[in-house]
Amino acid sequence: MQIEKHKIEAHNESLLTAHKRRFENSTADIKELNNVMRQLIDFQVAIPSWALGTGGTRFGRFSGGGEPRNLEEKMEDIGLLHSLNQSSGAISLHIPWDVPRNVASIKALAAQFGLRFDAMNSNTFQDQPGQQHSYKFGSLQHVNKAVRQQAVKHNIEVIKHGVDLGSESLTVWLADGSCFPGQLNFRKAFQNTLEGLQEIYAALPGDWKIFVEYKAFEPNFYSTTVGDWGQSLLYANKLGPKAYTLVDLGHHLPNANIEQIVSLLLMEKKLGGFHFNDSKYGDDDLTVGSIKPYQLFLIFNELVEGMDAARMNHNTDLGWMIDASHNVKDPLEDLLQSIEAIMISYAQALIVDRKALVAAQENNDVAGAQEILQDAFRTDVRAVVAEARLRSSGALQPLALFRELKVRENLIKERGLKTIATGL
Ligand code: LRH
Ligand code: MN
Repeated sequence: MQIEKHKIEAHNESLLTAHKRRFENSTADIKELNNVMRQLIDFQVAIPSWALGTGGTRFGRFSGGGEPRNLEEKMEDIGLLHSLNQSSGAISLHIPWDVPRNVASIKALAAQFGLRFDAMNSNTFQDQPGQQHSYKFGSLQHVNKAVRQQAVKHNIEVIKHGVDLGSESLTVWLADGSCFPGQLNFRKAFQNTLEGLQEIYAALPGDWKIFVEYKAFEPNFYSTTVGDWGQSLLYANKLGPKAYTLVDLGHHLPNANIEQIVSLLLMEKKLGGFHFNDSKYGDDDLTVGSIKPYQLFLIFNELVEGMDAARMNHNTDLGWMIDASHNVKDPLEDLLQSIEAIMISYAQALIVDRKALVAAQENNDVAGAQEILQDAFRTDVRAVVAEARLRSSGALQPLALFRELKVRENLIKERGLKTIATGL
């Protein structure tokens, strides 16, 4: 299903007067408004190809129907999201869940929907039918060289798919680790993993990047072989200039200060990108900003401060991706809400009075510094984000229009109630 431009224009027309009033009110005190608008319009977040169905949890799965049956329908759904918010102009593929069978037609579809291919994701955490060696005891860390070589070979195949599509980066997340004390020699596991990553690194095309995604735990784990930002940075530093760390917000131990981690990885020029989501306890992959919106703002505050200090291009110099899975929400509604939360936190970080904040910090004016930050966080920037969509021919209220046009009902008519999307 695609949404015709005239339906978006009609929607915007019906909301324009109220929007313009809200926009005037909320921008009265915003300095450098044109720069803020420019940054918001340029900012694009990649949608994961594995988060367009209702994966549920290990205990149960409750599909809402109309799920995409193949990569083409997944790109159609992401194209629909992008037509509504003009901020989802990229897709991140997971191999082998979404192998591009016909590269030419997939690239044509991407061009039609205004999508580019962001980071490719390899998968050595599941055994595929007919696979020679099992990843039961890990992949790149495995004590058996044949298993390690199989994992290296898979990652190089994923790079090839990416080159065909015009992607320029590979994300490696390893479910490698151990379930019990004594099961694993941590040093050998690290060295085997590094050796494997070095072979993958050597296969990267000149302008490509590799993102080493860390994760503290999954249920049943005693240790993970890329367990935290320190270990990921160790790998990235040992691999070379094309290797970076990837921060998935859900991959931290409770109460980790993620904004401080982000600030230091940026300082080291080793922050490659993000998997945005939110969580209450573990790797819950919940809607971005649904549980800890202040933390998300604080992370964007460090990102804007650090990227400006390093004169980085906000939109292109880091990998911006969502990594979510859906249980009780409609996957597309969930993704629309996640993009909205990201744009709101980014906009609030862009309006922080940086000069005043530096002055407060230099004078140890602790309360003053908090007031400056929370003034931005407590500023309602929703009309500013909506205006950026309006200027990009998107919808003023994407979720409302999604519902008004009965998109899910139409997808169920088109695809049926029982279709299951690959991925999470
Ligand atoms: C692991 C992870 C990783 C993906 C997977 C789908 O939890 O965050 O980024 O490979 O989710
Ligand atoms: Mn992730």
